Amino acid sequence: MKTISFLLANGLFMLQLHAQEAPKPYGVLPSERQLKWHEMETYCLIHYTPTTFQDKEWGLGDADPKIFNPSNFDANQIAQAAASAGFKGLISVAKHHDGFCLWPTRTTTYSIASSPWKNGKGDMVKEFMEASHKNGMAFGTYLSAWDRNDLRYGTPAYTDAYREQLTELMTNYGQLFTSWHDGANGGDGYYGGKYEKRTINSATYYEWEEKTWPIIRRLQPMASIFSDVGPDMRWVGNEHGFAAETSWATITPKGAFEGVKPMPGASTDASNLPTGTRNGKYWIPAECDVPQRPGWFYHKNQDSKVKTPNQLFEIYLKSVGRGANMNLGLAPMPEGILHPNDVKSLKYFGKKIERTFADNLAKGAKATSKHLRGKSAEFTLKNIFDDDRYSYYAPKDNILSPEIEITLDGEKEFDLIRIRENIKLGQRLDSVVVDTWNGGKWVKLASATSIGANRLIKLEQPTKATKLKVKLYSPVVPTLSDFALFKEYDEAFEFDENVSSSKHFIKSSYTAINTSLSLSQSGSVSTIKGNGFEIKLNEPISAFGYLPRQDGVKDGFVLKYEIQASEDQINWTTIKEGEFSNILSNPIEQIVEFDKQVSSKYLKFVAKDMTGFTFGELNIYK
Ligand code: FUL
Repeated sequence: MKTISFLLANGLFMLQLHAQEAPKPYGVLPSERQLKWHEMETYCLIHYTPTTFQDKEWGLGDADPKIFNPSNFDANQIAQAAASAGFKGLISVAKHHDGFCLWPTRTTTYSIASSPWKNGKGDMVKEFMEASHKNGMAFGTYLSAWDRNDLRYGTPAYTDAYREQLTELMTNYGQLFTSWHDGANGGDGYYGGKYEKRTINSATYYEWEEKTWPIIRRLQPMASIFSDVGPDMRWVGNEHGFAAETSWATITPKGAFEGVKPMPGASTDASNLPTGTRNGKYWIPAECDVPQRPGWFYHKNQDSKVKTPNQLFEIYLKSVGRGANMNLGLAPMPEGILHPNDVKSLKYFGKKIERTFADNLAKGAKATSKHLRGKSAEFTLKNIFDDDRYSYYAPKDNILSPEIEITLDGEKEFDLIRIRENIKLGQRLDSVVVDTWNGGKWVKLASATSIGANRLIKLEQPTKATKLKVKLYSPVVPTLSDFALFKEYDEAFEFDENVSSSKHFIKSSYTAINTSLSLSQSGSVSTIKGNGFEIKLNEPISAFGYLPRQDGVKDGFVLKYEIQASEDQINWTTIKEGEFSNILSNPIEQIVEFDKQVSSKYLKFVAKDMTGFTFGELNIYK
């Protein structure tokens, strides 16, 4: 008898033990470093180099270091503004494509040491680091692989110098949360006075995997590496700041390479960067980089185009709310601080986030389900209401589509639903459906795919409910860590600065006179046969605007241009020429401002360095 009851008790105990085992991980998993990165959610990227003083988006590398002389540089003003928006980190563009190093590097004289700022004794990377820490934020660096200044660019001597620069940054600036590597690389440059076009093979030239990434791993093991495709996070494929509605943290990169070769500019086919791949080979979540203004660098004529708190909130919902992180570009003015419009928008965005998420309307709710995993607290439904991203509810292993009924603590009005799964066990859920009880039956309220680290569902309008049903769909037992409800906080917002005091362009009308223009239109995209067009001006003008096609197709972009003026359509004088920097990644309207008003009769636009000539709009401005 004794033996039997012992066996029975032991058997039950074994059963119970068995029932309470944690679900097995599913697919590829995030690293410790990536988990920390997911938890950050938002941070900023600061572009401030001689390019700021040149009013350009990409410096050619030939700016005299003497122009880099801010009258009022204040890293703390910038960091404070970022912190007021709730950002958790700040990345300094330590070197952009112009090659100018913001710290006193040993590798080149083209640096802050050759500038008049602090008599060449300053170190802006250090000031940004200190300001970040002072304001409670983590710090990271961006080091452009493309260097349009360096004579050595294209030879092994340059990549040695690049790795030394990286070593300096990884060594002297405290603990870094990221090392950021953009993909733009190769083309025209100053290159030590050669003024030529140089191209490199970005897959092999830098020996990313063999020599370059190991520097970061050795010196900053917790710094997540960003490039087009990993190794830690991927580019989202656009600079609007939006991940795809369905965006998996996992991806099997497409492109010229078998599997993944994490490196900047590596993915020759960027088509799956916004979505990732369901059950992809690697855990490489998306990062949404987007400037606070149309461009990454400061331009006075964009003072009226600073994104408003509501625009930033939309970006937040479509980045952080889709399991990605939000990386907002800040652009200090030449004097060295952020414009009041930028500061105000950041502050109100921070307030909006804070107020929206302060009150979780699912707090105090009771959840029940037929589908439980034993009685252990480890898998209980209570876990979905706490603030721990990793405590979770799970049913038994064979239950792949459990249902949870949630009774709220009274009737609640909300328009945001937050759902998370415990990503330490992988991205498991295929989708989630939320129903609401209308008094008589369950009605579908919302649904979402690709849950992962964080999923925010924005309802079209606020809804009142007392009872909800959450239905999970997963190929393996799901591990739901969070179910929360919020109501978007909104208040009227206006910029203080009278924006009309900044340069504001007014459209002028024109007559196209070149009959060989042969313009064809399809939807919002127009195509010109040939490489340019002529127009007759009706009044003096001060700027020209080329809005590239906005349909997302990267074809027919004009990369360089020349603008000519004439009185008789026979003799033409060039009045402006240049490049449309970064137009492929960030296809905003390219405004070419003339040095003085143009009052000639005719104007000719010549498109150069192009793969055809498409456009969304061509404008001239008074
Ligand atoms: C891109 C660069 O070409 C832009 O100038 C900017 O720095 C952006 C963040 O990354 O690749």
